[in-house]
Formats: sequence, structure tokens, C-alpha cells
Amino acid sequence: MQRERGLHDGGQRLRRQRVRAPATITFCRVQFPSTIDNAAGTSNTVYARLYSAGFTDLTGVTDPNPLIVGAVGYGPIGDAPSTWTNWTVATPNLAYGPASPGYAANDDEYEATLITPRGPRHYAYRFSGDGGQTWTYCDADNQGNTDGFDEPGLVTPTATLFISEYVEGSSNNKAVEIYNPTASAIDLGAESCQVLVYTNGSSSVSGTVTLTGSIASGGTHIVASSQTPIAPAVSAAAQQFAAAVNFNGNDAVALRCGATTLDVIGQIGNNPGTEWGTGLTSTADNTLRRKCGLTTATPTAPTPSHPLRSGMASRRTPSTGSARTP
Ligand SMILES: [Ca+2]
Ligand SMILES: [Ca+2]
Ligand SMILES: [Ca+2]
Ligand SMILES: [Ca+2]
Repeated sequence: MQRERGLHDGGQRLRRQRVRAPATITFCRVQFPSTIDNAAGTSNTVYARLYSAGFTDLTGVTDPNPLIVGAVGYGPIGDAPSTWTNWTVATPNLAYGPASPGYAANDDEYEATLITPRGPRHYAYRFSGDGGQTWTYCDADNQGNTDGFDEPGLVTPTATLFISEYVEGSSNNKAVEIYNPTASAIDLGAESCQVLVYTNGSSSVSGTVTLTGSIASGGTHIVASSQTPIAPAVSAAAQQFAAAVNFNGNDAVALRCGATTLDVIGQIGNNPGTEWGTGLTSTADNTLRRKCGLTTATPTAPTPSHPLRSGMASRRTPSTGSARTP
């Protein structure tokens, strides 16, 4: 035992001698790409370069060191990256070398995966020279961090969840259908997705449906009223029921995931009286279904003269959805 303790102490002394000063991140930037436009849920490899004297300039290729830690992350447009909460650790790109585009012999390169989020976000890298205790934030212009964090990357989903059908029928025949146009399944709970109802022109949320389950690629999720009576055709189609699905034509209905509003039927903060639109494409006593071929929604609030989502059309189903059957 005596001898073991002696060896142990010697090891500690050796380790103390090996401790190095932290690396100083003099330069870092997002190398490629500086913009991303593809479907929500897509995996993207994002590369970054950095320079740290005595660390990245040891050899002409990437020199991994446990003190240097990198990550790609994203956050709300315009927010400081130090407040972002979504970061994915990067790995040294061991393929970096003289054949790499824009090769700089003293720099090292890292790579990480960024999953295209449900709404537009700024993205960037961060590097630590002290094993992850403190960070330098790296934007996507040529100067990177050296002229300030002024040009983060921009990721814009080209396809994301949207409301594909809105049912406001007689009695409690009310439902919202959400469609997943992306190439992968979306976990509604993990993405914090909600249907929000803004009653009678209210600007604040009147009713919240916390969505559960997941939607397969190309699949739908229907949330219907939990009140009775409700037509069997409506309840049989639904995966979820909620008392908050109680809109009656003059109530805005929004789909939100996390902090991002993805789609809106009607206008939040505006009471049209009875309904938005007229006749078979109004929001009262009709079933409205997204026109075929549409794969995206625009979350911008519609104008009073065009209160429905462009591309919503009447679906002439009798009894359950439409009291005004043609
Ligand atoms: Ca190097
Ligand atoms: Ca910059
Ligand atoms: Ca109402
Ligand atoms: Ca009705």
C-alpha cells in the first residue's frame, strides 16, 4: 500500500508538470457554408477554421488538442450568440490540408452537424482554448471574429410543418391537421410544438394545445375538439383531442414550435366579427384544406383583405366540416 501511494503521488506531480497554458483563439470563422436553405430536419456539415499560436500551427494539417473545443450552434435572429442554447460539438477535420479550398497552413479546421431548424435562425461557431470553460464566437465573414461578430450564418428552412386542414363545422366538429413535408419524422414533443388559439381578436393566447407524438415524413397529425357531441368521422381521424380546439370562425389559430410561429389561420389580434373570408372559403362553418402542391407556409400575418393563408381552399365535405354544403 505504501508503495502504491508513492507511485500515485508521483503521477500527480507528473500531470501537474504537463498542464499547459490555455490556447488563445486569435482567429476563427465559419468557413463553409455561410447560408443554408433546405428542408427542416436536414443534416448539414458546417466547417470552421481557427488560428491559435502554438496549437494550430504545429503542422500543416489539423492538430487536435484537448484544450481546443469547437461547436456549431444557432439561435434567434439578432440575438447574441452567448445567449444561444443549441450547440453541437465539432470534431477536428483530419482531412484538412494543402488540397483544401482556401488552405491556410497555420489554421486548423473543424466540422460539426447542424440540423436545419423549423424556423429561420442565425448560426455560428464557437471555440474554446481552455477545454470549454470560455468561448470565442466566430461569424461567417472573411475576417471572422477579428472584426467582431457581425455576420453570422443564416439558416432558412424551405419546408417545415404547416396547417394542412382547418375544420370549423357545426357543433364540436372542429379540428386542425398538421402536415410534415420534410424528409424525416418530427417529434412534436421534442420540438415543443403547440396549437395556439387567440379568441375573438385577442393578442394573447387564449387556449394552448401541447402537441404529442411524432409526424412521419409526409404524414399528418390531427388534433380535434375534446367536447361532445362530435361527428365520428372527425374523432376517428384525430390523434389528439383538446378542449382548446373551440374556435368558431373569428378566432386566430397558430402552429408554433419552440419560439417560432410556423403558420397562422386568421389574424392574431384582429376580430373580424364572424369570420375571415366569405362563402365556402371563410373560417366559419367550413373545412379549409391546403391546395395541392403547396409544401410551405409563411408565418407572416395575413392582411385583412386576404385573411386566410394563400393556398387554403374549401374542401367540400358535407356534414362534419361544412354546414354550407354546396
Ligand atoms: Ca495545423
Ligand atoms: Ca466578423
Ligand atoms: Ca370566437
Ligand atoms: Ca361552426
